[in-house]
Amino acid sequence: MAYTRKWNVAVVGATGAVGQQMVRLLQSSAIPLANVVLLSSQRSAGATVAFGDAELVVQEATPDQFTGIDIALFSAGGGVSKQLIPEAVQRGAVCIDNTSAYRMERDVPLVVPEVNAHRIADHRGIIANPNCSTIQLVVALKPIHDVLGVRSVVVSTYQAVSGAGARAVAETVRQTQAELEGRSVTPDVLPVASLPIKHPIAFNAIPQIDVFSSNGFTLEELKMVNETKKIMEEDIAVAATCVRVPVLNGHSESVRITCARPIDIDAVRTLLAQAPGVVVVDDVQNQRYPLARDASGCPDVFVGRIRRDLDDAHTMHMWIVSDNLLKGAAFNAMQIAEHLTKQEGARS
Ligand code: NAP
Ligand code: 3JM
Repeated sequence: MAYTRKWNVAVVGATGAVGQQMVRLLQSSAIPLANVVLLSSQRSAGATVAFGDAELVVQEATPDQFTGIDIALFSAGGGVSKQLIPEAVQRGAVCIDNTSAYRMERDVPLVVPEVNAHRIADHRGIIANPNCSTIQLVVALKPIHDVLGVRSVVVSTYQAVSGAGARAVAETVRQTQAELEGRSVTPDVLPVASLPIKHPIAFNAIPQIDVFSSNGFTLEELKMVNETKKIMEEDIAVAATCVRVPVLNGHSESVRITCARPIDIDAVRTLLAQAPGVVVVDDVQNQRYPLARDASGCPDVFVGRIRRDLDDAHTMHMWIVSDNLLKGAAFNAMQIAEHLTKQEGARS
């Protein structure tokens, strides 16, 4: 499909961990760009960011910045999305939101292009990007579901600190260094920046990401449950335990999958190897399996340790790894933007 026009694009939260990846990907994207506007809070306004041969000045995000914008990519937290997305939509922008603010709203498509790209066309101004841990899970589940009928999923995550933002990465490095030098540390970002109780992340594993709900699950865990159902099928049973580990970048997941039909593991391996966005790394004889450090910097979802359950012929286990800032956030959003511009370009 030939592009027929150029696009004005805004990145909200452009100075953040996700936003910086968005800006980098936008520079090499297939979308023909007219103007790019980088927005942040007042704190970073005035900073300059290299964009191709140009230097762009970061500006404070205000409603008027969206006048003339065609596509706005949001990753500045749920509060900012709630406040500014209605303003941007009113001014004619299509918003691709990386936060949880609108994901579960009925008229907002929740999109992972390998799974449900067809939903992009249903948007009414907002398209939501799922949570990072959901995205890598559904990319691997979809080809299995199409053939074997996934009935239930139990997932435990090993999530990198980059998922909690630039401050969490800095805290992890600082704490690790201090511990190694025998200095005491006072944690101040994790597990949840806005809560008063903190735990050290260096040499630790914290079974809390986001705040707790009254049912004993954290909101991160409930995002995985509800988003997987919305993207795939409501009656798939999902249970999640989300854990923050001192990995700088790249989320890993241990996943138990039960299917309606009995499982042939070699057929599953072939199915996954042929699936869009999936790379199978599964050669245990040679100790080859997906690793967060290898996945970091790559756009794909890596799957390995694929094995049948010892007791149940309908159940299997696998290890799923992806770069949480790329496929888990910025790359998925950019794929949505590319689909959108092709669709809209075809219409004009
Ligand atoms: P981060 O590194 O802390 O960056 C936050 C960004 O938001 C910065 O650019 C910051 O600008 C900007 N910002 C903060 N308050 C603002 C305001 N009032 N108005 C405009 N901009 C504001 O965080 P991050 O890791 O990039 O994550 C950002 C958000 O993306 C998260 O809160 C989350 O909702 C979403 N996210 C989604 C996924 C996913 O799974 N899809 C993964 C990670 C994050 P300053 O430089 O001025 O502070
Ligand atoms: C990932 O400040 C906030 O509201 C952001 C919290 C957050 C989210 C979220 O709920 O939007 C931090 C990191 C996410 C996410 O992707 O769900």
